[in-house]
Amino acid sequence: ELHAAKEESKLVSKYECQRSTPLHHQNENLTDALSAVEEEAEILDRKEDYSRALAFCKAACSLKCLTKPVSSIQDIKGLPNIGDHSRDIIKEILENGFSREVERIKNDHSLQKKKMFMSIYGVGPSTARKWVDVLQLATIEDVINCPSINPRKEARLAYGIAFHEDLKQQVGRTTAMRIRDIVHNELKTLDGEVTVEVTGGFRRGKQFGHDVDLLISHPVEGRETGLLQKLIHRLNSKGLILHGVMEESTFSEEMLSKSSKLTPKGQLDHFEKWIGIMKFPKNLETTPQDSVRDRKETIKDEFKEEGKKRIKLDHSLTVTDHNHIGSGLQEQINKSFQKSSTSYSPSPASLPSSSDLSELVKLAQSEREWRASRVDLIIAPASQYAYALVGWTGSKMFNRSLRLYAQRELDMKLTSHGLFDMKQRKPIQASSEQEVFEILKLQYRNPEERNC
Ligand code: DCP
Ligand code: MG
Repeated sequence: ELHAAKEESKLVSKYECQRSTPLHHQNENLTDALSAVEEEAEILDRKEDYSRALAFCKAACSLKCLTKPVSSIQDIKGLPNIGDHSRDIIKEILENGFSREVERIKNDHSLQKKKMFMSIYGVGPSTARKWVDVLQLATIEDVINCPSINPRKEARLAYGIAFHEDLKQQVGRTTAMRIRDIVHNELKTLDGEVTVEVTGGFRRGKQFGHDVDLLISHPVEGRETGLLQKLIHRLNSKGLILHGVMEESTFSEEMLSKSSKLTPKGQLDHFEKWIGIMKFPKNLETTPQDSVRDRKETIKDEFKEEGKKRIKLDHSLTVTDHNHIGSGLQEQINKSFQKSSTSYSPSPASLPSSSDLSELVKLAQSEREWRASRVDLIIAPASQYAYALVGWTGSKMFNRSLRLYAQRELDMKLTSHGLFDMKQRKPIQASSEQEVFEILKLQYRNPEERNC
């Protein structure tokens, strides 16, 4: 019992996609420490840091799938992907209760400032480093007041800075579901058969996320074309769009056999998509039940399908999550947008036309009844839907592992668009996630098990 994890560690498979990795697990103190050193490598972003970050991430993944807490270094004997550096950190925490390296990172003010800046939409490691190391900035106010920062050239960054207060606040699960419903409702007016699925972290069971990833499709191949343009137009005319960028599909059949570009942040895909910031009534998430539920993020909840989805929080409280937008909510949206039409007009033309930072800051700081949230809208044709769903559900690490496994073990190329058999030189169709796993000769994993 004392070293129960030891026996288990020998059974952990080589590839993350062969394991069940839950969101909450028994070794969070250790994986948090490894995430901190991984994050430092991501921020420093030197040549050697990508593989360093990956190594810490893979070590953490191995611990996440253990069902018992690690209590001695013996327990991780035989566990795959634990490098010397990760092992040293784990050992130190097990022996002393803390890691000197993690403490150093926590107390590294320059690094913490860069981390804070990287939480701004549109800011990556190189911008964050420049702001701290070269321009000596420390706060968002510094950024706003810095004359040499001119985000006019980059609208996304201007919105990211101005609406940082909104965007740094994570989106709760209830809000994500409601945003899905709002988008779905608009799509239904265009075509009754369109489907919208919440993917990303929420689909893996997370209660909070930095954005809402919505995968849009149509059961009839080809009928998805043109939908996104119309959808954005409709959302915009309702005053629900703050800022966004539309990307056309760049997919072609030949791409199936080519490897997608591996970036440190993940794999790029070629779907038509809209990446932006939407506006929603603040009260979308502040009904008392919702806020209670959202605050219970770390508490394991039980999901039961009963027509309506009931989410059990604890023994004393059960709230109901309406799967579909109720007339009450629609009313709420209408009302709150009517009321606030004095502080902003829902017509697209009246949005700040430029990305002038001071104008956007004024808008962000004005009295308003809406909050800004990051939303990704992705269009997947029916024939690619199963692969797109796997890809957009993630996690990024799970995807990475799936693709590596497919390549090395099966000589197949996996992307969010499909699977290509390199030996037979032909694509393999799949119509469900289950089928994707089957073709890959892998045990099926629920989204909740893909949290590596
Ligand atoms: N994805 C990917 N590579 C990328 C971007 C995304 O593989 N470069 C996939 C995996 C992610 C999913 O898309 O899980 C959604 O991307 P997010 O960045 O939104 O990640 P999550 O939804 O998992 O996290 P969060 O809860 O912070 O939004
Ligand atoms: Mg997400």
